Amino acid sequence: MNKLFLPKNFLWGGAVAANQLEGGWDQDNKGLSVADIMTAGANGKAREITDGIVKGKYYPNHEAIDFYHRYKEDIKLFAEMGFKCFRTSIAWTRIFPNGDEEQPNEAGLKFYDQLFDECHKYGIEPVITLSHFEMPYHLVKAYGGWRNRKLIDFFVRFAKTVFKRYKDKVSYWMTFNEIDNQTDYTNRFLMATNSGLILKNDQSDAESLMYQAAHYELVASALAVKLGHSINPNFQIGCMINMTPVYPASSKPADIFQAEKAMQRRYWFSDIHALGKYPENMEVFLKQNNFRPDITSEDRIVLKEGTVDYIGLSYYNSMTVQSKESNPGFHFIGPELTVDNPNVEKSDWGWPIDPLGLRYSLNWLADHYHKPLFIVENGLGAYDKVENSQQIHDPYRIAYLKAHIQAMIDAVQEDGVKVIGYTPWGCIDLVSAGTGQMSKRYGFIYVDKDDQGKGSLKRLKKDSFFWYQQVIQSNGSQL
Ligand code: P53
Repeated sequence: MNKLFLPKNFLWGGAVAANQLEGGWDQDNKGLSVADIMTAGANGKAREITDGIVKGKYYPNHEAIDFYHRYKEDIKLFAEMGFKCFRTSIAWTRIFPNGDEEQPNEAGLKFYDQLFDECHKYGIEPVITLSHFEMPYHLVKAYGGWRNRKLIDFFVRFAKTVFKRYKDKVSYWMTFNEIDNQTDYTNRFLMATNSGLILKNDQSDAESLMYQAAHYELVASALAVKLGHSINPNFQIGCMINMTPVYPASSKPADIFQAEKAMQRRYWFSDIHALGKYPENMEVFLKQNNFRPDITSEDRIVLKEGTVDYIGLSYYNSMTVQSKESNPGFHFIGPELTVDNPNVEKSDWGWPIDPLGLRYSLNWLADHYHKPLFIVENGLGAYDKVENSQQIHDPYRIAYLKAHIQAMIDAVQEDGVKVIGYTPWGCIDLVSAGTGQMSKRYGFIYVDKDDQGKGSLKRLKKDSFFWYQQVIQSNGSQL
């Protein structure tokens, strides 16, 4: 059999998000973002979302790993690993500190100029997310977050500003990070980070709020795609979904159908991004449940005209659901239907480890959307130990990444899926989004800092650093 290989220009790299590594939360006129009002949780303990900054509480994103002042040193290390690209986000609050200003903050724009120049110095292509869990907190307080249609204009102004400013420095863009996380509308963290919706304890309309907010985000995304292409026709603008394929717990027809309904409930976001319209199942669902988001006929035209160039996805794990007699309508009531999958191992944080699920996901996305795919997050959060003061042996991380890269290569070689790049998450240790911990580490580069915020911030190369260097150098043929 003829072996196909990954294309020569395959985008190997790593991924991060501004709020999780930059720090400098109040530097150079930066405004407060939703990430700045989240305390540190713990393994199994959610982060607290406070009403502004509360004195005496610890907010791990405020300093994070101080990339804001150390980016030169860090990019040099990425270059040493051979990165072809580097995915990060632009903190909206550096550009528009409150989100509703007319004029951008020049100091913030300058920072990203310098950052992108530093990448290009080493031939590293920036891959930029516009909104990665860090919207201006002022938009939450004064407008109620994305429940408000006005947010579309604010986001589009932000997108236009950075598209114009960086049109010759950035070609790869994504609009909203993991827009589908909010499918779990009972989760306070996911609703706040996706949409700036701060749920009350008895928020009975959370589900309809989510459908409204998500609709405005999808319209804003489509407008940004259109605008971006008019500013630079060579821009590649993608969506970004958290791809968590849903498996049935058994071969019982009801379980299989329940899994299918769960997939519909999670992936209508990417249907709209990629195909430009609401899928029929969703139109009926919204109508029958009286969710009635405000969808205008202009919106529908915009959605059609602003479809994405590629599908960006994160892949960490699969999930498994079981049907319930008490749920004859097969509604996807999120965590209530999720069951343990005894066929897969789990990480220390209880996340299933399922490399074949990545190949399955890539096939599913290729079959549905027929667009190039870009794996912009994948990885294992794990505890690391520094030995002999300098060494970090992380065979568990290498094993996880190796199996997932192999699954990706199988999808390309055996299934004909088009994948344009692979950027594992947290290529340098950073603040965990879900828990606010530092000890949940994903990096090839260790950062000396603990969950209380103590440490020298010194960078150390883990064993996986040298392993990934060889993966890139061999274009994936030496895993
Ligand atoms: P952490 C939930 C489920 C899957 C991915 O997550 C998620 C989340 C939110 O926690 O987030 C993505 O840090 C996200 C990154 C995040 C990464 O996965 O909780 O895009 O910002 O850090 C890993 O272990």
